Amino acid sequence: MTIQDARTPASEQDDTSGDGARTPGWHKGYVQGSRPDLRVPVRQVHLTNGKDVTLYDTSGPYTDPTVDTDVRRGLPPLRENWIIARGDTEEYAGRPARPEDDGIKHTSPRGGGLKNLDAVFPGRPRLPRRGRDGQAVTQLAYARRGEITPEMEYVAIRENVSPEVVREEIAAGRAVLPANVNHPEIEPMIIGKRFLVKVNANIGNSAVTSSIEEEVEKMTWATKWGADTVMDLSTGRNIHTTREWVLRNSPVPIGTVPLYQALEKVDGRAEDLTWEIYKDTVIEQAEQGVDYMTVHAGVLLPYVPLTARRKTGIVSRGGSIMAAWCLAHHKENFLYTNFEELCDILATYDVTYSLGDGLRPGSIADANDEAQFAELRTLGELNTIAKRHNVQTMIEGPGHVPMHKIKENIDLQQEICEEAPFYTLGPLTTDVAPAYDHITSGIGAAMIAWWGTAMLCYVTPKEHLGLPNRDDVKTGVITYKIAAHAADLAKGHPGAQEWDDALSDARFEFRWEDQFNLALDPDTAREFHDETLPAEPAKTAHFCSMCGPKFCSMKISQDIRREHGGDLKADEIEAGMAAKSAEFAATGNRVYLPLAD
Ligand code: IRN
Ligand code: FE2
Repeated sequence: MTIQDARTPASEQDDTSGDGARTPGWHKGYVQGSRPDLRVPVRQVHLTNGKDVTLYDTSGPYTDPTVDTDVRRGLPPLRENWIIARGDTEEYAGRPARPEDDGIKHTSPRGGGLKNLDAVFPGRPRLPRRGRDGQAVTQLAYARRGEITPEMEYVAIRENVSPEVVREEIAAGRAVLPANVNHPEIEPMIIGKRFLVKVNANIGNSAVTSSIEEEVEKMTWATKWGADTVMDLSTGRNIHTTREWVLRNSPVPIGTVPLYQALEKVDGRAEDLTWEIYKDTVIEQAEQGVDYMTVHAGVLLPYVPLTARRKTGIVSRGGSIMAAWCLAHHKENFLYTNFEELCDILATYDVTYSLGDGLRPGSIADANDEAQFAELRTLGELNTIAKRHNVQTMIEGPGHVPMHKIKENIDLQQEICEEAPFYTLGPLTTDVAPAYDHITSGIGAAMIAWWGTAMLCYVTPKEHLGLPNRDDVKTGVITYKIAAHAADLAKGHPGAQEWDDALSDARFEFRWEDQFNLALDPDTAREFHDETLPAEPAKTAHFCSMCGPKFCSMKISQDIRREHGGDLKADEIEAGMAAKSAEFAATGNRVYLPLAD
């Protein structure tokens, strides 16, 4: 595997000599695929011992100093040629004329709104399907026809597996590759249990607290720290424009819950929602390039009473909207009754379903109850229908679940939904720690991912309390990257442990800079170290401030190794330890010694 470094180094620790020489630090690099325009980004860490470690990279062109990124222009359309070359989509002459007198109140009128956006992002082709021989344009349809698309090759390189494995997993419905034909900017990624566990970060403004620029910034911030997908859950005004900015600047797939925008169009009155308004919203978002959509089609009228005696009722926003609609009209959920038509729309643009868990438990007491599992069975039924229409599909899961009830969730989902990727919100393993729900849920996330969940929806420290800010987004992403990687290790994902081994070696050999550069969060690791040992020589010191120079366990182990020449017998180790023990006793058994020298 040859890796090309981006010409200029990516972080300030990098090569400052300007001669392109290999200096420790990390660089954006690319792995070349079978065609010139297929280059897979990686995070290349150059260690001080001369070795290199290659890590998965979600940060997009923003960390490549050779790419001139400008939020007002959007990212380069990486996939555009691949999409065009397939010959099954066509360019709009302009955006389609759409009646403005359709009786629907638009949050941002399509006519005016889109004209403004044309000015912001000129020359973006819109590519709805014409359909090659009437075949669906989805990655699932291609996989089933035995074709390996450039997107599939791309993710195969990213995951270090063969393209055929990728194709097989997609064809079998065990993995999804969310990639709307109108979102050419994304760097393809795959979600499935055979692949690295993925993390989604939610962003979204609420009425007053954030601006468009802030939302774009939150998205790039989340992907910088490792978010594999981002869901834009914006509500309120400028919802369409905010999404356009996010999409045009996002290197990762974008998900939405179209029901939220549909509700805006009826001024927040759930009973006024109609299938037509909903459908119109889905088309609007699909044309923009949304890659996957949460659809709460499993909240059926007869299931609503099952939630009546719950401790926390219905906690899903989408679920409660649909339950309210069902009760108001005493009719079956219109997402369920129109599901086949919805499938046709999603198939047109290759939008992936994320079948919503509108009846997920919102408290430990409600976990694994009848309402939750009744909905799951319906999602299984809908999964089969979606696959018939060649729509890629994943299934959303809970929620709040105590540890002993987690496994049943993934086992049932895998059985009922024919191994379709599971995408879970945590789950939170206890209700008693508001302000720490990234941790209560990180525990559940690690467990359920180990057992096969393919993507984890992050939870931030602000969960249940408020809108996450920049720091919360970072904390949420890092927490979930830990859960995901812990699961990758436990699942024995090929190559997962190499990263840990490299970091352990750096730690054992006191290569501090390498330890920082390999860390999930290098900035905080460096900052914590500097808090107590700020001086430059401390970066090469064979101890840290935790135990001090005299009693670092790793230093002691090294001393023992040095004195005894590596291969130690048990009695030699014991003798070494006894010697150290005597040394320790001589200081008066003091663990903390003053840093005199
Ligand atoms: C993920 C798994 N279960 C729910 N989620 C996410 O929760 C979903 O993808 C969306 O981003 C968020 C809010 O969904 P509700 O509350 O509308 O169901
Ligand atoms: Fe909750």
